[in-house]
Amino acid sequence: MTKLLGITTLVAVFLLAGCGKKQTETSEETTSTAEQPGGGTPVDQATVGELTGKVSFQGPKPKLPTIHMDQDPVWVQKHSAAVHVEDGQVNDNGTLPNAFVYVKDGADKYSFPAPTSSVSLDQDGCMYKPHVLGVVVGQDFHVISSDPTTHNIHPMPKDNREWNESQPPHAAPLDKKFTRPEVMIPVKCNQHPWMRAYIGVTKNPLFAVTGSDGTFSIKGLPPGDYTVEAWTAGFGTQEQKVTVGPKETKTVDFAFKPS
Ligand SMILES: [Cu+2]
Repeated sequence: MTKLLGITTLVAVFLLAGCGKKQTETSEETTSTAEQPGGGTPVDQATVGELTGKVSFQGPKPKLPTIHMDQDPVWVQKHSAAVHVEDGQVNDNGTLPNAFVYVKDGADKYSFPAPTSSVSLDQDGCMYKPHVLGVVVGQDFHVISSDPTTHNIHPMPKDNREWNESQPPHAAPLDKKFTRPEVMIPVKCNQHPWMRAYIGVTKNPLFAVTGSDGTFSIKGLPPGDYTVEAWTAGFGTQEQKVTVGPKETKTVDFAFKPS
């Protein structure tokens, strides 16, 4: 006699026995060798233009698996409704959230000042927030936690240095930098296997991430010919060429299809 298991919605059932176990493997800082962006012509702010657009999806809205983590007390405490996998999400208006749109080529002859602001990745309800973010080479990057549980942050780069560090509740932020451009670096948590984020490390601040309306705006483009790429976790990437004149606002729309 076999008994059918009533598993209706799940990515997988992960046992949480290891939650709280420290898995620090490396803690090498990558600050000293950071390449600063730039090295070219300073941007004349009087001539910069803007790139705007929308990332749409042509197809039925995919039914995404539910992340089902009732065994985790932090999860139960912070989520009263079902939470779906974020990769492959489509907004109600037929656009894509979490598309990383960036100037892939054409801006290298300009130098951009290193951003003085920092970028943070939070862990909240055993989810990474935001799911997709951008940071410039050499810019300060902080990992913080809003959860009363231990997380393990593990970026998996190809071109940057890999690290893998635990962060117990109330621990200080992990302060990091990335030394090389890389789109995208997936991030996982070794404690909570469903947690996933993506970091786009760029040479310049010419990037944006789409939100719940699927639009983006990239300001501060010097006049020039550019290749713009839209990256998505669920539907691949697309490129377009665009020429931006002095003080011009150009629209570049992307349309993705079911993969
Ligand atoms: Cu975690």
